[in-house]
Amino acid sequence: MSFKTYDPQIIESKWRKRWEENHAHETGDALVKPKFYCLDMFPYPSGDGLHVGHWRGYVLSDVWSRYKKLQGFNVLHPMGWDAFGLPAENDAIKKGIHPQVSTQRNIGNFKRQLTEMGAMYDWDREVNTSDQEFYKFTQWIFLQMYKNGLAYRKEMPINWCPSCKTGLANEEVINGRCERCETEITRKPLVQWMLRITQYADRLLADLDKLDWPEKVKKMQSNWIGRSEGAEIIFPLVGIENSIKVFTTRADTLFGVTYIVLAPEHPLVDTLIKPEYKKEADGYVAESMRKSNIERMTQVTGKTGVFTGSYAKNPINDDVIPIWISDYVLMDYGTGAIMAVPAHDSRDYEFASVFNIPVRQVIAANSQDTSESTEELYTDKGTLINSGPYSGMNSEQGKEAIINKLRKSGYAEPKINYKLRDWVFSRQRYWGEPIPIIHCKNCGEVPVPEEDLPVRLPYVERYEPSGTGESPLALIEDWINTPCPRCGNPAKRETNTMPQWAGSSWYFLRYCDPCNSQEPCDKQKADYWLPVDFYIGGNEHAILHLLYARFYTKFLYDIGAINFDEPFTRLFNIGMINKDGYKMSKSKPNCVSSDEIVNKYGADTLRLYKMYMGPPEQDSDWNDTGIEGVYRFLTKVWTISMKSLEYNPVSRPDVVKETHKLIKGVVERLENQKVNTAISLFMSYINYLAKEHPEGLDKDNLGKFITLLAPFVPHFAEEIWEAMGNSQSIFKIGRWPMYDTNIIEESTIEIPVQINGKVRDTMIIERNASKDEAIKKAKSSEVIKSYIKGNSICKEIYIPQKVINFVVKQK
Ligand code: ANZ
Ligand code: ZN
Repeated sequence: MSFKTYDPQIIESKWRKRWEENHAHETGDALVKPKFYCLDMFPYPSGDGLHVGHWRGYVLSDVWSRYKKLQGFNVLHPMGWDAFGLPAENDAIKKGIHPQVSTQRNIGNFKRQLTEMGAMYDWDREVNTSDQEFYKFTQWIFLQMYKNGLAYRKEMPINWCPSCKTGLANEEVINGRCERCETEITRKPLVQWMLRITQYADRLLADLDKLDWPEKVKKMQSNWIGRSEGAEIIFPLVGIENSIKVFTTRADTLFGVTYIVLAPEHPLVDTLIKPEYKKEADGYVAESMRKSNIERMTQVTGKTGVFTGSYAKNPINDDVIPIWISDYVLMDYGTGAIMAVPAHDSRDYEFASVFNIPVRQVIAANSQDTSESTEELYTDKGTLINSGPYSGMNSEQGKEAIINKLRKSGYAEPKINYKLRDWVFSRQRYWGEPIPIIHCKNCGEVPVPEEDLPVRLPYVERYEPSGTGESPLALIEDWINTPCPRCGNPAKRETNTMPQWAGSSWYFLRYCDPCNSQEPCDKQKADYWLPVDFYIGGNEHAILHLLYARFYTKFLYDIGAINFDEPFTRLFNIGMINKDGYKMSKSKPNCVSSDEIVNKYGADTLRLYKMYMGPPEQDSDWNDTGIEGVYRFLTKVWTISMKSLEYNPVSRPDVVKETHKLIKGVVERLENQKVNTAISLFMSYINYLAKEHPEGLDKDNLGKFITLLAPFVPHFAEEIWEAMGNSQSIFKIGRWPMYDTNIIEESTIEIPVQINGKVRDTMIIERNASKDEAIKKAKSSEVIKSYIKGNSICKEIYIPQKVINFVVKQK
């Protein structure tokens, strides 16, 4: 047999070609075999291509897919492109290349890189959110939402850059300034499409319990949904026939209210501002409109506000209290108005200190301390004081009693609020799915008939933002003008497009049936494949994408399109790759190009190194000597394998045992997401062999070892598998080896020998020794003999693998 040297370049291109020729990665739709759906968060195909940081998640998902395939599962491991949206459009504008052209080009490059990785993606199932066969159903889902009252239009203030003359996404606003030109942004009211995700708030929260997801992600989602139990309380106005409704979680502090605050956008603001305060108040309101909610909530430099000149009455005791305006109260939470209790709320306390408003303590830390009110901030729950008949109750009792009292007279109502807001679903941008609605003078909003889908995105030369706050599509006369589907009169298309999250909210469904022209996915196929068993991606998606996908899934479940209501059973968040202390990124000098590494060491080495470099959920540092080490290891495995095939040694019991131990260890570590430590096991196994059996492995053990290694280094494994005389791919005919615990366990064990229940000696016996053998051996011990000497044994007890006990009687 010729003793080849390890040449990754030759091996890897050989096997990639072979896989392609044999359609090795095609997924069978044999809907009877047990399935495993292993999914990567699909990438946005940027112009920069992949660097070694991106490889981590893709390799992990490929290792899992191949592992499951070797275990006999029917594995779905697809890939596609999150191609619509702002990043692609901005990139195109920057480079002056049409997004359609640049997206296509970038996809080509990504696909080449992913293929070179040796990943088993089934490219027959590739999806692309900007492909009209795909977005036809993104639009179809929107229409279903519209028909079910979940999509609606509303005037909403959006972030507006007066210099770029365009709306900006929240992510594009940095400290209140435009990310691109640093001009201060303003808020501009625009009619927007909204999705009523708030209708699903309770289910999105409750069903988190069903998910095998990192606790951190679940916590972030639940905070984002932000369920808050409290009450709405009505404060009648003094001298005006009207009232202010507030939302509070602390009705127990009602006697401590010393003022009311309205958000600057509150509809009563104009009514309440008295003429002498008007100038100052108007200026303040205008000023606040420029700030984003985030700024308003996190503002550190003191509270600001203005007095309206008006008063309200506290419904519990008829106290007359002043009404202020301040931007620490947000219009889009609760009722946009609060009852301020400076003694027990830190924001109110700060505000009251600035404006010299009285602080009235009504909660004491403990029941003894019912003394004089001090001007100190106390935000915990406690015992009510200075609260009339409610004094002496604890906070919980006080809340209930006060709400009940006011409820009878119609001044309060228990209320649950959510932080979650309806989803602003329209973008004034070109590169997205057109919203399938037609506006008609006679009929109003008319949904595009389903048989007319897709509403195609027209190809245009100019796709920059229009400057008027309208989508660039508004400039394309022959596209927007269309007859009304209902009455036939001239009408106009909706020109806003969907946000980049639209396609990714349901793409996992499409992979199961990517060519279906009738529906998003055949129900039987969806039943078989979904939900996704294992979903792998970065933690930047902890909220938005994962929440939107859950929302879409629940909606599709509700309309009977699918039979499951959570898309991703198990989620794994992959850590980042740092180099020289910074996150690796294309724009920084610390970027290591994966092409470069693949050219130098081969894809298998990079794959193995990625899995070896640290716990996959944690950030890890790229290290050049680390990859060298992994390459040397593979070379060593290669050499031992070649030797094994040349000498073909017989099977040895110690090797068999080591192999079984390895199988057990690798399975445990893979299942527990400790891939990096699985690789250490491979390394010790090889070290053991090099030391004890330099002649190598017998065929059976070599086959098992190579199979275990195959998910990590598929080209490498195929080559050795073939050299072993197999004519078909290891992933086709190979089977994940089983281990036998009896073989793994040591064949001898050490057990204590007791006399009258006291340990007198220990000895090593065969694990499966019979009682006679064990007793005989124990009696031969000099120590035991000396204890028994002259006495008689009246009972011999042997508890297999545990203990021997002699019951001895003195003569
Ligand atoms: C009186 C009070 C007294 C409050 C006290 C708190 C402590 P969560 O838990 O986040 O729901 N609030 C209500 N609406 C608001 C708005 N639109 N903008 C800013 N703050 C608002 O918070 C509920 C509490 O946040 C409410 O309870 C209200 O202040 C404030 F010792 O009412 B509280
Ligand atoms: Zn019409």
